[in-house]
Amino acid sequence: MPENARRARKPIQRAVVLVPTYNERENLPLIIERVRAAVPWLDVLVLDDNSPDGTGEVADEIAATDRQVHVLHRPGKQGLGAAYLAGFAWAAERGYDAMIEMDADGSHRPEHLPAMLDAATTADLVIGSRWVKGGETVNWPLSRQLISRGGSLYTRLLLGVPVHDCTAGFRVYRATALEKMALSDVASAGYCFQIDLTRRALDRGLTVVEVPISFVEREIGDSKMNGDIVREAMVRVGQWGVKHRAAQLGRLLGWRPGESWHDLT
Ligand SMILES: Nc1nc2c(ncn2[C@@H]2O[C@H](COP(=O)(O)OP(=O)(O)OP(=O)(O)O)[C@@H](O)[C@H]2O)c(=O)[nH]1
Ligand SMILES: [Mg+2]
Repeated sequence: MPENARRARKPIQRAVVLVPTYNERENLPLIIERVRAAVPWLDVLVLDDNSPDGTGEVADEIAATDRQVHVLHRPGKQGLGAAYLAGFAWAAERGYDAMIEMDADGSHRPEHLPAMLDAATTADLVIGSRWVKGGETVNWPLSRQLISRGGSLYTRLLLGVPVHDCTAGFRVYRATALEKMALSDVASAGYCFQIDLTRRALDRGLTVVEVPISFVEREIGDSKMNGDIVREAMVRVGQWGVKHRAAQLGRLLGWRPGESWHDLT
């Protein structure tokens, strides 16, 4: 990332933390309390996919006592990507300057938010990263670490993206960045959603910065990670990679002269 890309942006005055939930009734009150304590001016929007365990009702109870907490009830489990797209649209309609992605399960420590918001003063997208210097995982099984590191390596190799934690789900997006990313055709559901948005940001010449975080394995509730999510990511990244490398080769051979997208950042 050329340093000149990190120029000062408009200050972020209104931001909302988007928290997707599916069966997180015990985690949700704890995480909202920590967000509110860490950065009191941030609003929170819970994106609940009609969780069978009643997370949506728990969210409503919190929203009834805290005007900065909002809830979007969705009809059923449609994946993380769909929930975030609905959250981005909700926040854009209400004029927020920045949208923050954060899991409900405690893996993303709200205490990192001040550093991430600070980085966003000179960036379009800030990624809370496990795999840069200073980043770490706590109590995360080796198998999960290998999937995560392997997924990022696979993505870097195929797409040539200069990001170390491509599947990271703790992020600050400037609203202006999301506007440029043509999100209407995003179809990715699982981790792949994060990779998809990373490549779109880079493709539009946006400034993407990684901030080290400590990622903590969830202590309560069950993971929604499964083989389908990993397969979706492998197949889609494979397809994008073939297109990306073919376009590069085309340019090299003079078929489509022009800059490669990742030279634009
Ligand atoms: N609204 C909505 N939220 C979801 C869905 N799937 C997962 N989530 C939420 O997204 C966040 C991340 O999901 P996790 O189950 O923790 O998955 P993960 O963090 O990728 O995997 P682990 O590391 O095993 O926890 C949590 O807050 C989930 O409740 C979904 O289909 N809809
Ligand atoms: Mg998790």
